[in-house]
Amino acid sequence: MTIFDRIIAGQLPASFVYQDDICIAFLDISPMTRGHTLVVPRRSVPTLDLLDAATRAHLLEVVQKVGAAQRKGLGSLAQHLLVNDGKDASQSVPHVHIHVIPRYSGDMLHTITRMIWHVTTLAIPRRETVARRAELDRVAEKIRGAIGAQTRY
Ligand code: DGP
Repeated sequence: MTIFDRIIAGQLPASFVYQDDICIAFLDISPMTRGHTLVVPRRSVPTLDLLDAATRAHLLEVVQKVGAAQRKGLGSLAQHLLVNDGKDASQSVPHVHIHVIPRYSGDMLHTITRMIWHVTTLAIPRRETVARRAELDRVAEKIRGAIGAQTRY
């Protein structure tokens, strides 16, 4: 069972932004930028090639929904989409997930620093704190609120 299975099963907390019968989206516990979201299929397989084509296509639809909601709800300008598709591609959780990482005006230096920090500390478990969860929940609420009412792009 992966850590994402436990989140999907409700055994671990997460700050959710979207869910349907096929997938779920929640904030990364260690965000590279504000609103960094993971879109995760409920089907627990490590790599994209093990999903059926309809699920892969659906994930991309949800990814674009989340990106648009980040732009609308958080004021981001664009987003990185990242898939570490297998252990040898630096995947740390063996359950398919697409990172949707928002970018903001003037955030180049901050984002590069955060990306380096994120990658070099992936193996260190993030401590769940009340303050960290409260901040993630605040951000998730803004994205959730914007999903379904998208005007940009
Ligand atoms: P990757 O390297 O592509 O496998 O990224 C896995 C991401 O999952 C990484 O950015 C940190 C995040 N992550 C790991 N454990 C948890 C967790 O328990 N909760 C949440 N929300 N994210 C997690």
